Amino acid sequence: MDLSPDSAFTAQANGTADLYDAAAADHEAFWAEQARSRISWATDFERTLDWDDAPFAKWFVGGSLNVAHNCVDRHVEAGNGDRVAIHFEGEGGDTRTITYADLQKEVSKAANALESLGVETGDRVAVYMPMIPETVFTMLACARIGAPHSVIFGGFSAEALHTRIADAEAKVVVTTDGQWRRGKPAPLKAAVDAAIHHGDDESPVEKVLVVKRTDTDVEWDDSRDVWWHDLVPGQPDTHEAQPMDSEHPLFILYTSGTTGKPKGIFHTTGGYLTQAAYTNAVVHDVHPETDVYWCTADVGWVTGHSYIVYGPLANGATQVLYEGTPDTPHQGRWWEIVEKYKVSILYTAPTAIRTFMKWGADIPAKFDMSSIRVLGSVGEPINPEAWLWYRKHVGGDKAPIVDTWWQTETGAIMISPLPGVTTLEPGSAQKPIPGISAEILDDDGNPFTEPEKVGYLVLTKPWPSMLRGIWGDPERYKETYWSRFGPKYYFAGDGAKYDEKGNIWLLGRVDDVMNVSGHRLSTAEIESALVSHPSVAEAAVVGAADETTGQAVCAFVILRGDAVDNGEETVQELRNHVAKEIGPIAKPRQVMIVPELPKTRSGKIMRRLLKDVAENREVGDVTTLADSSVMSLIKEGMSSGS
Ligand code: 6R9
Repeated sequence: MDLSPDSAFTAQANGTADLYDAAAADHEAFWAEQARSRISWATDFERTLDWDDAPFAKWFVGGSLNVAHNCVDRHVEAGNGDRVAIHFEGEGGDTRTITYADLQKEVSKAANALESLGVETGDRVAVYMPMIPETVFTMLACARIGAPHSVIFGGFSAEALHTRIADAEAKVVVTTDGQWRRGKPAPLKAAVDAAIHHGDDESPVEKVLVVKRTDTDVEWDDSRDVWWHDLVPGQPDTHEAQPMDSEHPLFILYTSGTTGKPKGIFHTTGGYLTQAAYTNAVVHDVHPETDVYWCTADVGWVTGHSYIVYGPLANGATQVLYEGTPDTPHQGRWWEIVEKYKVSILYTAPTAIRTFMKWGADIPAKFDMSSIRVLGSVGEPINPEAWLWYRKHVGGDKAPIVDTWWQTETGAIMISPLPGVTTLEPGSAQKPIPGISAEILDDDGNPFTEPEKVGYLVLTKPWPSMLRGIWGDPERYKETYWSRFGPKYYFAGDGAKYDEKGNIWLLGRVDDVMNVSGHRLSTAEIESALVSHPSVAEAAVVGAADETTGQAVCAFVILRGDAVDNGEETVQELRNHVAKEIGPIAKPRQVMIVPELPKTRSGKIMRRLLKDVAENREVGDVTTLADSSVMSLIKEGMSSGS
């Protein structure tokens, strides 16, 4: 199979081979050029990078800009107001076409509305919403005011919402009455109410702005709650966008770390927008005049931030925004959308591709998908079988696939082929894009290049869209990312290796973070949710290989002495308890009730051994266990019924 780029594709591609040379010749000059050519600055910057106080970076120092102006107004000013920004497709089939001129009005009204609720520059706004246009309007309205948003995925529970609202001290929450899920309404605002009335803590939330989406009954507090339809439509549809400092915080996004407490990763203005726009242009190869782009992520994750909201809109692209699940009302829904809007660039996750593989190739075959010319993958390693299936059944055996490695922390794509330049290698993200530098280190922190040797991925130079820290916890930022191999290397937490051709293969997390359907979940967070149940004495969680979701949550639980083991009923109760504490995505696939957990002499749980059990393997080396009979106890206990 010839996977070198097609010459016609190369001829029109945004990403060219000379970008690698330019970036290698002068890292800072390269990024300064990207910033000036892709972004409109109200004040030009004086210094490209200030790394004097490493690892606290400042990019495009002295510059000022407004992100919403860049994503909306400037396209209207350039005469592209009639271009479609968003083709919205509701789960139930309702649609909305939003041009850039419409978007400018909607964002302005939303910004005026938020200001009328007391939101000022610097205040935090929590966004707990489904995939509807108002979510995009809200995020851009926040950017316009300079009020950092904290989007919380609609699948998270009231408990998770509470911790995130409290940590960011959000003044306003924007939500909906409910969200559509497989044809049924699921409540959302109820979780906001519960998050605000949490224990005795005084909530920082002053106002809750509620979009009506599902006509679900909601409790109402007149002093706090405001309907979107009562407040927003009547606002003036113009709003002056004030320039923000290049380093003004744009958003906070919580992600799982190795401890139970989620980390508020925060990103700032100029650097983030520059790299989001640059990567969407050179990696996805977006041509705003002709392409229809569709990123299937939820805006609650970083992929939705960078590749639904900020990157494509900064580039003036036309995109599809789809509210629902891929199998509503039938398993060909995505392909029907591709056919309907003539989607030319599709960006999705391996877990979705593996699900489609299971459903069968005859489903996409029923639709005309000849419009597709670029495919992207993100969220976890894509296995070569899924890559080949995606290429053949979605990409018509011709579309290049860009396997993009990056993280909430990196803000934008870091390692990926360029579709007009790179000869593709199924299953590998291949190499750092121009402007990014990575290496693989051994246990002692020495870089190596031998093929097939496994090490740790690190990034060796600061990049514009890098996280600026963990909200409220600068020490944890240094400790988590810049101490494992010393202050010179950003430690990504991923294992990696090179192949014979020098391609980088990402091998999954090396810390206690699982990747379930491309979502990061921490073992510690789920363990602490389990232990919060009155029947549980101790819990250990591992991510076990799963054909569809990549990894699946498997929990081993020791019950308290006074708790009754009701077999399947107890198991279900514990699974539901996790869903309630964190959210349905964290619900364990399996809960195994065991008499003991395998521990080292220093008391550390040996998850490696539990993983062997969860993956039905022969249990590995048990010599470092404090009590080497524990594993047979666990296996016996499991086979005797629980
Ligand atoms: C964008 C996003 C980050 C973690 C990351 C890694 C895994 C993401 C990947 C990939 C292999 C890819 N990951 N993309 N692994 N190949 N193309 O997913 O951000 O939710 O923060 O997750 O996801 O393990 O460290 P985030």
